[in-house]
Amino acid sequence: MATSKELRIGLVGYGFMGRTHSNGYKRVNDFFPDLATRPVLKAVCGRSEDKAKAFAGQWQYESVETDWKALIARDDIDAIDICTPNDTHAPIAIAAAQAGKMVLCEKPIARDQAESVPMVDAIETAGVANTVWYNYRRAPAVTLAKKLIDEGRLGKIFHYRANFLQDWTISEDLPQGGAALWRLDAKAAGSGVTGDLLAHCIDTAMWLNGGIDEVSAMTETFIKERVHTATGEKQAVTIDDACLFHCRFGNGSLGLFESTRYARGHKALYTLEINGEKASIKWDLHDINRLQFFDHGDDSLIRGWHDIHVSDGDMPYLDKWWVPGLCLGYEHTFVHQVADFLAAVEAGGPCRPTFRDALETTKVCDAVLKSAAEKSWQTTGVDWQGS
Ligand code: SOE
Repeated sequence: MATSKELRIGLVGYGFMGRTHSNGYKRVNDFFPDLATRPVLKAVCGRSEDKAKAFAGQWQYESVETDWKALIARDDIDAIDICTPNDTHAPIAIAAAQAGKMVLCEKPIARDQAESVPMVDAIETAGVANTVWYNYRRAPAVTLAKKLIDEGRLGKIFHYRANFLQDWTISEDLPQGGAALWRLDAKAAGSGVTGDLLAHCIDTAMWLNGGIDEVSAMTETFIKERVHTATGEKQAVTIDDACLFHCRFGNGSLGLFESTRYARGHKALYTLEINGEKASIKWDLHDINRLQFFDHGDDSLIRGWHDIHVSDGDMPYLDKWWVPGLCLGYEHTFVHQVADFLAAVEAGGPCRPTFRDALETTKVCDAVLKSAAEKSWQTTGVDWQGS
C-alpha cells in the first residue's frame, strides 16, 4: 500500500534520544510498507540554534525552532515528540496536548507522580494520541516473551528478576548538569537510576507480569558531591547512584530488581528472568536477539534451556526485516515503536505504553524512593490496566 497520509513531527531535543527517535521515523515506511501514514521530519527544536541546525542538517529536518512554544503553535505540526531532560516533559506535554497535538514522550514521563498526573489529565482531556518510549518492550525477543506468557506457557508465575547495570559515573571528576549529565542532577532528572534505568525494568515487568503492589528498597549515593556544570561549584549529589528493591506483584509473584551506575565492566546490561510453574524465560540486552526458554514439559532426556534465536519470520516484527538467522539491534526497538504508534493512530486505538500506563511505572518509582528514604515497605497504589 502506498503511504499517503503525512504525520508531521516536531521533535524537541537533539541529544541521544532525538537521534534514536529520528532514526525510527526515517526507517519505518521502508520496512512497514502496509502503514498508510508517513512521518515527515518537519522541525527540530532546541535552545542552541547552531546545534539544532546541525541536527536538522544531519537528519534532514525541514526547519528549526529554538522555543518549544513556537513549535507547538505551528499549524504544520501534528505530533510533538519530547526528547528533553525530564524536568521539561510536563510543561511541553501539557501545552502540546492542549494545542491538540499528538504527544510522544521519552521515558520517564516526568520526575515523579505529582508532575505526571496533570500530564495524563491534559492528554486524556484533549483525547490526543500518545505514547511513552519504553522501547525495550519492542525488542522482538521481549515481545516474544510476552506472547509466551500470555499463551500460558509459564503457568503460574512465582519470580520476576531484573537488573540494569552501568558503570559510567564511577569517576569523581564527572560533573553533574548539562548535556547528558543532567541525569546526575536530581533537579533535572527527578531521580538517578530509579527513574532512568529501573523505570525500564518496571515497565517491562508490569507489561509481562502485571501490577506491582508493594515494594521495599534501598538506595545509595556513592559520590556525595560533584561540580555542577552550570555554576562550576561543588554541589551535593542527591540522585540515587544505585537502587535495589524487592516487591510483590498483584498476581502473588515476588520481584527482585537491581540497578547501578557503579558496576564496573557493565555498560548497559539489562537482564530479566521469569520463573513459572511450567517454564522459565531469560533475556539479556547484550544478546538482544535471543530468548532463553526452559520448558519443564520437554521430554526429560532432552530437557534444558532452549536458546531461541529470535529471527524467524513468524516471530514478532521479524516478517518486516531480513531473512531468518540475521540480527536486529537496539535501534529497531524505536522503529517498532513508531510502527506501532502509526498503526494505533490509523486504527484509532491506544499505543501502549500510554501516558496513563507510564504514570503507573512512575508510581512504582516513587514508592521505591520513599521506601528507601523511610526504610519501610510502601504500597504503590498501582492500578495496572496495561497490556
Ligand atoms: C542512560 O545511560 C540511558 O541512556 C537511559 O537514559 C536510557 O533510557 C537507557 O535505555 C540506556 O541508558
